[in-house]
Amino acid sequence: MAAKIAFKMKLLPGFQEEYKKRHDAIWPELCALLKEHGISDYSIFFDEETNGLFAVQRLAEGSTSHLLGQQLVMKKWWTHMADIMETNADDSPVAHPLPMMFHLD
Ligand code: RM4
Repeated sequence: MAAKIAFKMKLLPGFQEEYKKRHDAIWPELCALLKEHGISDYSIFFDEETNGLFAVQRLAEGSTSHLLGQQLVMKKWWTHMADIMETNADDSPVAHPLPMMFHLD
């Protein structure tokens, strides 16, 4: 079933502008890859108080977004972003899933 999911990541302090700048210049091949894996309507919001990044995505039925980390373009993007985000040892961002508590269509 198609679904809408949310998760949070964390920006290192002082990098709000840089994070926005890099996403304004997001690689077209990364956007294509995300879409190929069933992701659309993807937004990331910034919480100034906590440096939290709140991400929301729509996942198509049968989405393979869980396999994105095996893709070279995704890995390169994570490395490109690793100096300004809280990351795991493989440069992927530390991400915490957020359960949905309410939805109005
Ligand atoms: C984020 C982070 C996420 C990626 C987006 C496009 O900063 O790297 O994993 O999905 O960029």
